[in-house]
Amino acid sequence: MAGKRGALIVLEGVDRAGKTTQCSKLVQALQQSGRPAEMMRFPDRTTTIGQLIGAYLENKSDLEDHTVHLLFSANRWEMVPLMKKKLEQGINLVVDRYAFSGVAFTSAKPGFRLDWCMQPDVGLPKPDLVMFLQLNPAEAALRGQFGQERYETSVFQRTVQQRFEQLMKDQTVNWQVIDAAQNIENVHKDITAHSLNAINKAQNLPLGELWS
Ligand code: NYM
Ligand code: MG
Repeated sequence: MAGKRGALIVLEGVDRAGKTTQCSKLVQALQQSGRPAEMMRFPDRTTTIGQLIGAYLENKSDLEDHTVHLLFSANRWEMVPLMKKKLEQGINLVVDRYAFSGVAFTSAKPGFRLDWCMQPDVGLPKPDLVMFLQLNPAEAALRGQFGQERYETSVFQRTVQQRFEQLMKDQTVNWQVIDAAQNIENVHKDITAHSLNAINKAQNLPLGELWS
């Protein structure tokens, strides 16, 4: 056991795809099978930078679009030392959103190119697995209304979905598409199977750098 690193596992998808629910279930299942696991989420609204982001998302403040993009990225970079430490200790990290949300959401705004949006996150710890919870807008609508936060409109989310599809063409990232329209337990089974596979493989590989 000693010396084996943990895997960095990311869940992505549009709002209401079930990411948070599935992250919790995965952490619980891994822990119950004797594998150390912890959940993280981005944005992490608890830090000083995260509080700026939180106020922006709740429409309590306005920030210039490039500026808030860089804050989202900085909010990931500030957690990197802790993430690396935990992975080195053999803890598997299950992360609710990462740089892919960062790029998909900002590049859904007019005037933002994908490559500009990716640049600040180049070199972040590279996930061993990124699962995209795929849910079409009609299915998502059945799950109820959007909340009151910024970006939570169906028009914007459709553009976000298209940006995710562009990002998923990148073969340097281990993307797995999960059918999030299934019931919670079946989605969980798919996610667990992919995660166990990634955890086994990661043990023998160094942690990579994203998009570099
Ligand atoms: N979001 C999330 C971004 O715009 N950029 C990012 O880098 C990240 C990580 O924040 N609508 C957006 C996506 C969501 C919102 O996320 C808050 P959550 O998971 O609802 O707390
Ligand atoms: Mg949300």
